Amino acid sequence: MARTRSSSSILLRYFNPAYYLKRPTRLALLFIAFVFVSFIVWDRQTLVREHEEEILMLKEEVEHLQIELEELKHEGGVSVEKTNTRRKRVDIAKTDSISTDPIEAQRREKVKDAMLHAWTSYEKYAWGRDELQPQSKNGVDSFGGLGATLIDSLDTLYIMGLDEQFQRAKEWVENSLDFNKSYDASVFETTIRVVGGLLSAYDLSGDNVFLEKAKDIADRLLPAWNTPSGIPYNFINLVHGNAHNPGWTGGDSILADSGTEQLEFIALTQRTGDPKYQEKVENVILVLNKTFPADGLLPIYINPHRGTTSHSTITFGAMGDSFYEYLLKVWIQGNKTEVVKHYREMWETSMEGLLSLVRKTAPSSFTYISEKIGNSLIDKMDELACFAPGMIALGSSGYGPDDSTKFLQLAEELAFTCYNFYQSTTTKLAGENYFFHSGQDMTVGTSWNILRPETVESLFYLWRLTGNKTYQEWGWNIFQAFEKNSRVESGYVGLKDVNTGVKDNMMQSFFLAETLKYLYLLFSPPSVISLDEWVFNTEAHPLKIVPRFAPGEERKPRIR
Ligand code: DMJ
Repeated sequence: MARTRSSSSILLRYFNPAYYLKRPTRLALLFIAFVFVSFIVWDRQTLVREHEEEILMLKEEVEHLQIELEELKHEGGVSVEKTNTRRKRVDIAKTDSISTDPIEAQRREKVKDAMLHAWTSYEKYAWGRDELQPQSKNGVDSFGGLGATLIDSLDTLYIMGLDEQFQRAKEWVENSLDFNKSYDASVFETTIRVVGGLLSAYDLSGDNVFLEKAKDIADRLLPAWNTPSGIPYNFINLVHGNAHNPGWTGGDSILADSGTEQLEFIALTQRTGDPKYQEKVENVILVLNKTFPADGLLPIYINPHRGTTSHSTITFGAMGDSFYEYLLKVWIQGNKTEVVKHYREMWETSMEGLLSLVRKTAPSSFTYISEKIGNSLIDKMDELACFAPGMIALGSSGYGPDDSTKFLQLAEELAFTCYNFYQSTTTKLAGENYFFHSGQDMTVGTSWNILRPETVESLFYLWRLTGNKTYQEWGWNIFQAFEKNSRVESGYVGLKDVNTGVKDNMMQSFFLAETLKYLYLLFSPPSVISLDEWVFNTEAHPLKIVPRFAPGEERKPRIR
């Protein structure tokens, strides 16, 4: 007992601080030992962490290679250069997991629910057809039977995480989509909806079937550019390749229809390595640039033989709109580099022209963009022109500080006017166009609403670029008005009159492609389809921005 007591008291004295105070050498040794042990533990933890990260990365790479291997096994003999074009799928769920405030999350879910309602109705009553007529519960082929709504919806489904629905749609594209139809298709509509929708689905999912189909339809459209000037005819037969312009234009091509294929066809060249798509569409801009007016405003009709414009309306609304949009967006798609500088220059010239069309209403001083015929300004603005605030905001950062502020302010003023197009009607949904009379501010002209996206598109850009939550509130109000007036048992319909609220019988494919997508993104974190990495085509299909090469430079696809 005595021995035990004495050995434990020996041990205990090492825990007594007084012991070390009397022995400084031992205290120093103890301190050194402590530092040494801490360093080893800390270093090992860092090593473990680093290895864990590395293992995760390797796992992802293995997964990716396995997918590639599976695809290679299943897809023998496709015409697209497979090894160079295969893409890694974009994991929206990962970016989306970044926490947002609960109201945003709740609103995002409501918009997703709206998409599900629209899509489920389409699946049930119009599967594979171009558009759903919700009241009569049937499908119609307004675009030649190319599955316009289905293709227009692919990326929206993907972004919203509606995976089963996306999968079913993909299977339809793979097994049932057939472009071999003797139909005179609109080059513009087919490009922005079908080529754009397929390319976007490809960029997001990495699935090669979408690229093959995009190539198939683009090849059928391509002869439309075989005109003496290179300005395309606006309609082409998908089987025979005969191209023409509609009689009501007097044989002319339409500005927006001829200058809104650049993003999609350049993207197709980048993804296939075949220069022919890019060459055709870029030539259009070179031709127009030869006679580009000092104010950058082009009339809506162009002669496809001479490549010159005729005396006709100048507008940022119907038939003019997306020509200006694509000047800016090709510059963004081209990484804002020297080879695409002329797009930005043309766009800036057009913005000077736009300033000359800007007027204010009386008495409330709403800012609007008028139209022009000859030297006369017409006090009218289409809802279609409400894409302009978003475009101007998007382009504003490319200016120096003063102009940047000036244009951003203009964008904000115009967005307020567009929001008022909605707020000023009984249903709180905008009419198709507005007229401005002194003393009366604005009155609705054509009073239908066909579920168009332009105003919410601009609200999306302005919210992303300014961070001002007011734009989310406005978007939410517009969404609620759609829910109240346009939601029916089997989908969503337009209104024949925004004041009486009488409904029509059509669910436009752009409601799923654009309106609901922009609303969803308005309530999602900015990292979901970041504007630094993606550029939206005019049908709201995001295309991935990839390195851009000068003509004659390396043209092999760079996407991996
Ligand atoms: C869409 O097809 C596109 O946004 C196009 O640029 C204009 N018209 C509709 C939507 O309103």
